[in-house]
Amino acid sequence: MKAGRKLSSLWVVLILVGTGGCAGGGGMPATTSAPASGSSSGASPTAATATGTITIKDFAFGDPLTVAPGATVAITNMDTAAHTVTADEGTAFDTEVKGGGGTATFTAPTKPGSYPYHCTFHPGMHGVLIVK
Ligand SMILES: [Cu+2]
Repeated sequence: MKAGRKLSSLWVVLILVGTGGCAGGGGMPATTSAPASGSSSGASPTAATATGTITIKDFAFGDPLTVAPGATVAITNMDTAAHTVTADEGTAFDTEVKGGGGTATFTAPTKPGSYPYHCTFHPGMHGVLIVK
């Protein structure tokens, strides 16, 4: 009898602890904030990435892309027409990418800076590649 009472009170404690733990940890959104294992050897504290993607859609390059010097930049062309990613000045890059989901890559300049570019087929298309 006495042992049974002790046991039941122990259960109460366990349940309280259990629910407390649930309340604290429950309702936790799936925030899988996996640490981006950016173990890039670059010592720069900026969040410039070693790779980047320019997605061309509706004859537009989208927002400026920031990458690390010498990064590999991928281009995906969602339009049916072919486009190019051509540096406005100099010969930093000039890459053609076929339409219909075509892809291409080029190497970003190693010199930090802002590199405006355009499409040689459609002079109205402009974008900016930022290297830092
Ligand atoms: Cu174009």
